[in-house]
This record gives sequence, C-alpha cells and structure tokens, in this order.
Amino acid sequence: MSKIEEVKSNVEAGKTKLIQGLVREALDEGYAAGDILQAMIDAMGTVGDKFSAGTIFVPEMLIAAKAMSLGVGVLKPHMAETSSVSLGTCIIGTVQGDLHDIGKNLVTMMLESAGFTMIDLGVDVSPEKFIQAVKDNENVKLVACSGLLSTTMPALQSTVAALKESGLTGFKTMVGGAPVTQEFADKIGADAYAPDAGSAAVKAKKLVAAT
Ligand code: B1M
Repeated sequence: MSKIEEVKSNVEAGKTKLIQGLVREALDEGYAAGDILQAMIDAMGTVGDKFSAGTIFVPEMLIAAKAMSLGVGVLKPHMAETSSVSLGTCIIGTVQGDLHDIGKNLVTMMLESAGFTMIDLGVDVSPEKFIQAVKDNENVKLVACSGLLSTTMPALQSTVAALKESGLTGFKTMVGGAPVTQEFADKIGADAYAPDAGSAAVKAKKLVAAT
C-alpha cells in the first residue's frame, strides 16, 4: 500500500494517533500536499457512504473527522503560499443547526492564503451572530456561509436574507457546502457560490475586486 493510500485508510478508520505521522511521511516521500488532502477528502466521502449504508455510525464519523482535522493541521504550512495582498476581512461560519466544520476550515485556510483576514465564527452560527460580526469588525468585504445538511439549507437562506435586510453594506455573500448548488445560491440571493475550497478563493478574490 502506498503512503497516500495509508493516509486515506487511516483517516477512514479514524486513527487519530497515527495520522499526523503518516501525513508527514507522505510529504517526506514527495507527495504533493494537495494530493494528500484529496486522499483525505476521498476518505471522508467513503465514511459518508458507509454511514448512509448503515455500516458505521455517528461516533465513527466523528473520529474520522478528528483524524482528518489533525492531518490537515500538518498539511497547512505546505498548502498555498500566503499572499502579501490584503483583500479585507472575511467572516466565515457554518450556519445554524449545522456542526460540520472540515470543509469550512479548508475554505478558511484557502481564503487566508488568498489574502483575507479571517474571522471564523465556528459552527451552528445564527444569522444574528453573522450580523454582529459584520458590525464588530473593520473592513468586512465578504461573509462566507457553509452548510452540509439538506436540513440546514434553509438556514443558509435565512442568513443571506438577514444580512441583506440588516442594512449593512460594503460586503458580498458566498455560500457553499455539499448540498449547495449555483441554482440554490441564485435562488437565495447569495452573491457567489463555490463548490470547493480552491474555487472559493478564486471567486472571493474576483468578487472583492469587483466591489
Ligand atoms: Co455528517 N452528514 N451528520 N457528520 N457527515 C454528512 C454531511 C452526510 C452527507 C453523511 C451521509 O449521510 N452520507 C449526511 C447529510 C445528508 C444530507 O443532509 N443530505 C450527514 C448527516 C445525516 C449527519 C447527522 C444528521 C447524522 C446524525 O446525527 N444522525 C449529524 C448532523 C449533526 C449536525 O450538524 N447538526 C451529522 C454529524 C456529523 C459529525 C459531527 C459526526 C461529523 C462532522 C464533524 C466535523 O465536521 N467536525 C460528520 C461527518 C464527518 C460527515 C461526513 C462523513 C464528512 C463531511 C466532511 O467533512 N467532508 C459527511 C459525508 C460526506 O461529506 N460525504 C457527512 C469533507 C469536507 C472536506 O467536505 O464539508 O463537503 P465538505 O466541504 C467541501 C465542499 O462542500 C466545499 O469545500 C469543501 C472542500 O473543498 N465547501 C464550501 C464547504 N463549505 C463551503 C463554503 C463555501 C464554499 C465551499 O463558501 C462559503
């Protein structure tokens, strides 16, 4: 089994004690950080499939997520270079009722590398908390909302609506997460949608440049 396959299977199995060492070994063997990350993302896809099939349960998903987060921590310094350009502040969070944060954390990492000052509100973030963060921080150019559950898609809608109705100006909204589509983003009036962390950074830069 190659080192990258070992990384994937150990994320799947939630081997939290082994994963950081394996990721370091994969880097030492010359694997690109992006490929190692993709292997871990694929592992989470398999974990989700097993959960859907009823062969694993929430605790196994949780421990796999913990393993992935530890692996991402090792990769972080090896991912995209940090930009010297300052693009302003981005408020990011996973919407109310939703506890998934791995995708949101990857988007945070990519936007930070692109030049945004990131204010991460964490998970289960209410529309009011997003609005308060826009008020509390200077030079907010983007509010980025993540949602992973079909049941929390309405929370994306209410968050975007609340931000628009708040009367606050000077920033754009971006939404994303596995169940989110461009069509849904258009329907709820978000300024942008991105399917993954890399394209989120590209779109965010374009959005801010256009303001
Ligand atoms: Co949950 N979960 N989960 N879960 N979980 C999913 C999402 C699910 C698809 C699994 C499945 O059934 N196959 C399913 C949702 C089904 C649906 O609604 N359609 C599901 C479910 C049902 C649940 C619970 C309801 C289970 C239960 O309790 N019975 C429960 C809900 C809890 C809650 O949130 N209220 C639950 C709980 C959990 C854990 C807490 C155990 C854990 C999360 C731990 C954590 O995040 N710290 C967990 C996990 C790990 C998963 C899976 C297995 C993996 C998610 C993940 O991290 N993927 C997931 C299955 C799957 O995704 N296939 C599943 C890797 C990550 C890199 O991808 O987050 O999609 P993702 O992010 C991508 C893009 O979506 C995008 O960029 C990222 C990468 O480039 N992106 C953005 C994300 N946010 C973005 C924002 C942007 C732009 C792009 O702009 C702002």
